[in-house]
Amino acid sequence: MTAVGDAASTADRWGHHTSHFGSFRGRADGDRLQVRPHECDPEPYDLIDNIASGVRHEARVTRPHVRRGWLERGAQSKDLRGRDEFVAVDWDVALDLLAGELRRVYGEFGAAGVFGGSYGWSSAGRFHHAQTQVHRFLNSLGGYVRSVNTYSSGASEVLMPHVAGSHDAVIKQINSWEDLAEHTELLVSFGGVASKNGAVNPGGITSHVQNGWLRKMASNGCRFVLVGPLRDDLLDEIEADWLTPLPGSDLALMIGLAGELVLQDLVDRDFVDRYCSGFAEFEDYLSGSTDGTAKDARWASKICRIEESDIRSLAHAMGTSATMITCSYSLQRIRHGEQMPWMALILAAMTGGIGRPGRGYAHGLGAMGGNGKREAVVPFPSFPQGVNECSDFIPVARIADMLLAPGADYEYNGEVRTYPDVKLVYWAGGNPFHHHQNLFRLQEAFRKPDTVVVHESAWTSTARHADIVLPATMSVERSDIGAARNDSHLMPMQQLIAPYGEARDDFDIFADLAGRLGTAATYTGGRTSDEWVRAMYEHWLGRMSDADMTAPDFESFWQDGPFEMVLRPIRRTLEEFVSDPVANKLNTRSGKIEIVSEVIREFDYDDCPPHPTWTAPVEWLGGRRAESFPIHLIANQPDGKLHSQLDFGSASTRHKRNGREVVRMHPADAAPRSLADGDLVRVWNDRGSCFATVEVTERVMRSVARLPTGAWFDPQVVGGLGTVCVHGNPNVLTADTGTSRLAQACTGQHVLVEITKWEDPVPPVQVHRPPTP
Ligand SMILES: Nc1nc2c(c(=O)[nH]1)N[C@H]1C(S)=C(S)[C@@H](COP(=O)(O)OP(=O)(O)OC[C@H]3O[C@@H](n4cnc5c(=O)[nH]c(N)nc54)[C@H](O)[C@@H]3O)O[C@H]1N2
Ligand SMILES: Nc1nc2c(c(=O)[nH]1)N[C@H]1C(S)=C(S)[C@@H](COP(=O)(O)OP(=O)(O)OC[C@H]3O[C@@H](n4cnc5c(=O)[nH]c(N)nc54)[C@H](O)[C@@H]3O)O[C@H]1N2
Ligand SMILES: [Mo]
Repeated sequence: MTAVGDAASTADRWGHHTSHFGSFRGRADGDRLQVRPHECDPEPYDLIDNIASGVRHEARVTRPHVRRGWLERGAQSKDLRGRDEFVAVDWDVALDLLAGELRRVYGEFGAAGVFGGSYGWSSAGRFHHAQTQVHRFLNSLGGYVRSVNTYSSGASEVLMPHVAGSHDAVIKQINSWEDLAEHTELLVSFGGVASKNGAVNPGGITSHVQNGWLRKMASNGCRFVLVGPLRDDLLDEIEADWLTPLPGSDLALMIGLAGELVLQDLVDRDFVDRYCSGFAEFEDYLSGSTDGTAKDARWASKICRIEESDIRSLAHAMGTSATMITCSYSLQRIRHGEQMPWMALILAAMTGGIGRPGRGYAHGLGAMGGNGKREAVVPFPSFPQGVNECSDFIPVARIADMLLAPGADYEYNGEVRTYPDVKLVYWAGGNPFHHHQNLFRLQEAFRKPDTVVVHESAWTSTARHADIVLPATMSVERSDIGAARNDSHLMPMQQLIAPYGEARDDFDIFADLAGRLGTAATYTGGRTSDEWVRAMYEHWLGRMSDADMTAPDFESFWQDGPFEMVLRPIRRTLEEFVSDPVANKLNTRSGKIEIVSEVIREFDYDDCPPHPTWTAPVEWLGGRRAESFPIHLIANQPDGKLHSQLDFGSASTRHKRNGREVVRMHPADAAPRSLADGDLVRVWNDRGSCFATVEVTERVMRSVARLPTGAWFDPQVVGGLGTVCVHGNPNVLTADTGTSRLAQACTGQHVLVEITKWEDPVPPVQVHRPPTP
């Protein structure tokens, strides 16, 4: 395959490429990469600028590195992990050392001694997907302890199969934008449909259409209700009623709305009888006949602090117009997070909208730019991972618990499980020191295993907590194919620039390791990476032809650029079930939507009752903890980047001020703290502190602050405080607690804090500079 950047003859050709945050064209001018939005994208985002400005940044990893203590004393030095220095070594030295350690660990402990969950977004590209590569490699050696579910919607992923038959049914197979634009009269959006989140889609997003569809809905007369703490969660130009319940109290608001639907006689009783199980019991909870408290607007108002009359009129509107209810993933990244998406589903069922034009339930509409888009009839294949011979797993967000307490029991989805005793942690394509909660606790956890291996393109905090760091290429430094199940195009990802320093593709690194360990044939399947990319395309061509569709041969595709996929017709959430609930019964115990789950009742969890039930979370303004920490911090997705990726890039740094992440708060909260826009502040609670620059704005509700995720964790000692993150990573503040014993999912979106002005000197952010000179 030609590398666009390589040949002089193609120097002024703009190659095609894509990323999780947009398609683009790029070309190299010497060692400089230029990118411009792809002509297929009607509304590109500036996140692609991070690639051009990041690809030659000093934060990149140039050479293989080994932590000095590990090199000299092996596992005995593990306490130094994260604070030791690194020694640059040759590839052969690094790979020999690593192959020896893998041989030792597999020999002594087997696959159960290796954690290869390697959660993370990696890069777009169906072949060079780091997580798939590491799984295939570890499978060639006998397998690994894996992780299940995601940080994104881990609570829903476990809950929804019990109550809606599958998770995909309410999160992937949701109403298409075309349907919403034509039929929806009222969009009630818990957590918003944020434009910033529509920037990204796993696997690639050729065209950004979310904002366009929202505008179309508005111009067709749809009314919008934004329920959430930040006005930015819905496009500014869309007029909306903005309701601001206390964060974490949406469940009470939803239950109050359900109570009002009953009181106002607006429940679609035919729908709940025919398609749902357990409504009678739930209605008793709403009326208060089970616990003596009626769940109506007045009750909800006291908890969530929304006017009673607003709750009543919203219930009325939901019961009398074509209403689509959305619930962002963020609502379930809190203690008892299973309850909100479940209750939103029940509300949609009570209005009788599910499966009907423009109505029903779309969990996470707007959370990713691909949600609501139609899917390809013939999706592009993934690179096969092989078979994992090890059956052990953890729910993904229990990583620190696992490392800190091997052998301990925990509960998960009806099972009592035991944490494995992991000796080696292997990460490629993820950044746990960005994504996990309570990072100081994670540091302790990362000092437990004998060895930590990380493949990274940049010196992330995770790389800094490893023993062996192997430099990986960025996607623009190799050739691949971009495809997502719901993307409009198949995109050639042409190599645009030579690899940085000694960086290598994950595939080539693993192929060399597999060679040393005797599994090269299994791992490579006898192909080079270019041969694999072509083979995957040709496999897809075969499937296309089976479906009587044509597509160009590989050469033409590579030459001509994006291929427009044939898409499925529009769909509606659970429409097959609604059209025939007997033939297409759901895969739940009752075969119906479960308002009450008997399976969950049998689990007998005090933190996950058999139907949505208001229980106050710990991290919220209505409880005791708020007396010490009176600000509710929303730690949501960042605007200028995808998670922590390319945090040093120009689009990301545009959103920082004075080099630190920005925490936004309301003037009424800033004034009593004597805080002015641009001040340096300490954001803190009993788990830790970080520094940030404050921005004062009325676009955040009172008593709430917003500090997005993604600033690389930069722990430094600051006089009087001990070790703090000087950069503004909110995960030094968040609790490392599961949602409940059901899903054990991430609760990182919500945390109570105090924010105070800081006038003493604070060290500058160091983490974007390499740890070794
Ligand atoms: N407090 C709080 N925490 C959260 C959340 C929250 O709402 N609040 N949200 C959570 C959510 S939803 C998610 S999905 C997670 C995301 O967490 P992650 O997915 O871990 O975040 P990324 O920054 O995307 O990490 C991907 C890493 O892969 C590296 N990488 C990219 N391409 C390649 C490659 O080709 N090879 C190799 N070897 N490496 C590569 C990048 O440099 C980057 O460091 O964060 C979670 N954390
Ligand atoms: N630009 C950009 N886009 C992204 C990502 C990124 O890193 N960058 N990450 C992607 C990923 S991996 C995922 S999983 C999705 C996540 O999708 P979401 O989870 O939906 O995204 P968030 O930005 O974390 O949260 C959305 C909004 O929910 C609101 N919210 C938080 N708590 C509450 C609450 O208790 N009640 C109400 N009513 N509202 C609340 C917040 O104001 C927040 O801005 O985003 C994706 N999109
Ligand atoms: Mo996510």
